[in-house]
Amino acid sequence: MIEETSITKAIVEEFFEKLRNAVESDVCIVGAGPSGLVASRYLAEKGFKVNLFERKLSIGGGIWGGGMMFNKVVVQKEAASILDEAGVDYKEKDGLCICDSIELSSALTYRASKAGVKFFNLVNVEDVIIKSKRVCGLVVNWYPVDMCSLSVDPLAISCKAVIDATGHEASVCSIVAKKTGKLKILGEKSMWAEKAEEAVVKYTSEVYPGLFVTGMSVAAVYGLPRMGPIFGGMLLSGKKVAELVANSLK
Ligand code: 48H
Repeated sequence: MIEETSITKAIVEEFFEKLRNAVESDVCIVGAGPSGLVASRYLAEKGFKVNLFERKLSIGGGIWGGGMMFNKVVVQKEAASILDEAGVDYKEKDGLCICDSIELSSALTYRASKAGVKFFNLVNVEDVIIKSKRVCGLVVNWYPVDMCSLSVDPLAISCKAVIDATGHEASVCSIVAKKTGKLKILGEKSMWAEKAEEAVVKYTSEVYPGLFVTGMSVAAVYGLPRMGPIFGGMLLSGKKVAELVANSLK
């Protein structure tokens, strides 16, 4: 016999246990695109307690749409090991690896989840906690609250490091820039794929004490060119930020 109320209790109790455990964490990542997913997996595999907040219903950010909704993803060979580690199949052509965007998104999500990352989708990060000039947590609310412009106060999550993986928006860095005046957002520049792919990894860094930036947000913060639909830089940037955060929390 299946009791409707048992289903309800199972969902409510499990979710609240997950949320309760997430309130004090090691690392909070904002944005579940390619860079955030890769970073989350490597940090969780190193034993850190990792939360991943995504405002949309779906996990995967810009991966799903490939290029102009053609759902294939191109990754340069330098990042192929990340595809291999995630178990993603690809074809090699002209020095590029071509994979299916649905498989890539699903595989990165699955690997992160299996590594122990706690996912919170439909959750919008609307602010950070700053104490003694260091980012030490996030201020979160349900995204539908924001979409409906409801006056509902948010909740707070504490952590030792925050990663902005919010893509073109660089939304966490923009908040910190606006509220502290200590960080400048230079704005993403026009397309130059080769230069952009190299630069996005090079500039992946800690931009304010306790706040790290990865993926397309790096281009927004540092005024780098965009690369179009090639994703190796996003994956490598995610891996690099995981190393930077892990070293800083040692
Ligand atoms: C919660 C948020 C918030 C918030 C945003 O855009 P993404 O896929 O990010 P990246 O940087 O990992 O990958 C970028 C890539 O997809 C891309 O766009 C490329 C390579 N473009 C090149 C070009 O030239 O155009 O994912 C970011 C995610 C999204 O899912 C947002 O919904 C989410 O972050 N997000 N989640 N709270 N405040 N802001």
